[in-house]
Amino acid sequence: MKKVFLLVLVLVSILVVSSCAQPQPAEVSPPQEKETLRVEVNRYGFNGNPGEFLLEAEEGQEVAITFVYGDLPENNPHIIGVLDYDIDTGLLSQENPEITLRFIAKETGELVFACIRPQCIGHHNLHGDEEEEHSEDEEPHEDEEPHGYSEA
Ligand SMILES: [Cu+2]
Repeated sequence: MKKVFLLVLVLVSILVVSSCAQPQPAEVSPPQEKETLRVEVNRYGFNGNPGEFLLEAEEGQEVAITFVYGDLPENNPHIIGVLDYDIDTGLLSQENPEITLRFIAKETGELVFACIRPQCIGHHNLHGDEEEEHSEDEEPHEDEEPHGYSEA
């Protein structure tokens, strides 16, 4: 019986000592900038995936997303815009290879990021299909004027 009492005493004292004497784990993380989501943009898509880039967000949430130019060494500027928001990156290019967008999501749902610069190489890989339906421009064929025609 005495042994049991001693054992309990030892256990209790260990518990007490460990809970009191143990310094709180110092989780001192250096003051860092809030990590932002990084997305590479190149002619093959966002992070190599063709199509628009979707991001779940909740109403009121601060969205921070960094777009990284990925068409090096060539210059093939893109402009990444947010659907339904009046926000875009401006030219994402060799000169401005990293642009961060920060804004507050105005509703819960998917945010849609897409290139809004149609002139870029691989533009079709940087936005969704919806708007592309039958967008093949049927350029009116300019009727060539017959050479040698003259109003005599
Ligand atoms: Cu584009």
